[in-house]
Amino acid sequence: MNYYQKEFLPLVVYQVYPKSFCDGNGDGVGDFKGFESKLNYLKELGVNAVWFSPCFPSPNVDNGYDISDYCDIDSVYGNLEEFKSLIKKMHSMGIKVILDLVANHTSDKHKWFLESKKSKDNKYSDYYYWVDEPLNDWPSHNFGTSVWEYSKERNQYYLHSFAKEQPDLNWTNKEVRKEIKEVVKFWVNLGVDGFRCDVLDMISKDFSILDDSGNGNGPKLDEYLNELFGDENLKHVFTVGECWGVNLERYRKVCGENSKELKSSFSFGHILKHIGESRFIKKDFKFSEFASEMYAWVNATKEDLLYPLVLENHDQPRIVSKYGDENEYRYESATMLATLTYCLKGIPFIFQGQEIGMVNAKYEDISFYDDIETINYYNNRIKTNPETVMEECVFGSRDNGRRMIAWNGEKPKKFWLEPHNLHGKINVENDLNSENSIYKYYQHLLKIRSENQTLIHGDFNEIITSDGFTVYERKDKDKTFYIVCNYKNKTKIDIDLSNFEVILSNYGRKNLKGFSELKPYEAIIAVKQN
Ligand code: TEU
Repeated sequence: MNYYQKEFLPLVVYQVYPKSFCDGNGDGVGDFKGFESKLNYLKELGVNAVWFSPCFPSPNVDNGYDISDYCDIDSVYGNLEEFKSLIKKMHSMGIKVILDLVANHTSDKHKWFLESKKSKDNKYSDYYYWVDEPLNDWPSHNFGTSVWEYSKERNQYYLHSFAKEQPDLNWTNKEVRKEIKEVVKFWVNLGVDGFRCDVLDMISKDFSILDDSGNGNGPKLDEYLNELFGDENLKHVFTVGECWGVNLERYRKVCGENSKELKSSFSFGHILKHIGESRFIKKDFKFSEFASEMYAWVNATKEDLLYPLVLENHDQPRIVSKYGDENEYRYESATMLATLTYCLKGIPFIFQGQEIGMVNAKYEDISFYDDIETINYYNNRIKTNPETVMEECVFGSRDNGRRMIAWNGEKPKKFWLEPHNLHGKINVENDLNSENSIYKYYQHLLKIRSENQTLIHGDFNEIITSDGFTVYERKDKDKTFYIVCNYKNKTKIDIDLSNFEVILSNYGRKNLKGFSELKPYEAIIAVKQN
């Protein structure tokens, strides 16, 4: 087992979207006071690291992904002193702290940009990409329009890969690279254990490529990442890139043990199998394609790399709504998807609310949405497809992951985003009191994982995968685990598991005597000693 896998595979990361996790002071926005009150809830779930989506000062055009000060805490969440004590408290509970590093762009209200746009010859003039004429026709991600925005002050255009209020930093400028490195050092010195790195491969671009594939994974990416994270004293800092341009082929170079670039990077292919040309448009989904894509990544990374195991995040709709059953089999499908994913070899990432099986909210009016991407999509789409546009927003909106966590059935009087329409039904209190608690299943699953090295470090082998079900094993010299996961229909199964013991079942199965048929969304973890 190499250094990387030994050090980082035992992580179980929980993603907190600070605005929507827990409102401790009743102002209608989540905060660290609220978060702290839920630390035991997370500890008991089996989590040992928390990734906070951006919690820095921000005008919130893109909910914190437009940062106006990298080295402070937004006053809506608390302050820096409180955050320092929070880090201490989390460490005392054995929970690591991972921050979101948004290094590709800042807010247009960041001091650097405010100065930069003033003139062509001040200290910050070249902190951003300024050009006399647009260099290409790249469309901005998520927001539709051109990436080039005219600014009267400089009589020039600046680049924004996302909203126009999110200008891209010019990474070809050494001073910019130094600044971001200082940001990393600042947080590491405060005790932060890692970073989730927002669209990090976009820091190197190739403007000569006419389509926007040039906006990422550019020629200098390896150099910049080495410079940012390659120092020996950052060896223990965990990093996970959101690098859409880093495919399996590039993974070893960027995330290999000796690369000093990143420790790992998300791959999202398996959770996008249900969408067509955009996240708002549905496509037929095959269970086998979902499982097979994850298996391909596990196989390619199993020796010495780290594969983040992910089902949801703040940009994605809820997994039960995508691949499960929101109604009759919500418990079964939520737990089956978790079993399939989190028994694989890799690092589990759990997005807030996933552990109680939250589903997409159903609001038929755009006024119930806040996300800039959804609003832009709606405003464009309504012109051509007024009949389907709302259905598409319900299906694909990033707000599906951003509605507040319902800790109990009481709807708050005030919240920055309309709470979930099922707040009264799908909430933590109800889940914990239910005979079929999804939280308790997750807790059990993570406990089994943490107590069995085989499930963390053992080999992976796919046994069988079809459109109806899949079986794989995790194995080392001590134990063999079989993970059996069924999709939506009952399935006859012909696998001899008579000498295996059931250690987890989402149908309360105690043993495998006479086992020949799987129920809808059934999941079984079975084990034998070797
Ligand atoms: O997301 C990157 C991003 O643009 C994704 O939304 C991606 O393009 C899309 O999912 C492809 O289907 C990150 C953050 O996670 C997101 O919240 C921010 O809006 C964005 O960067 C800008 O910072």
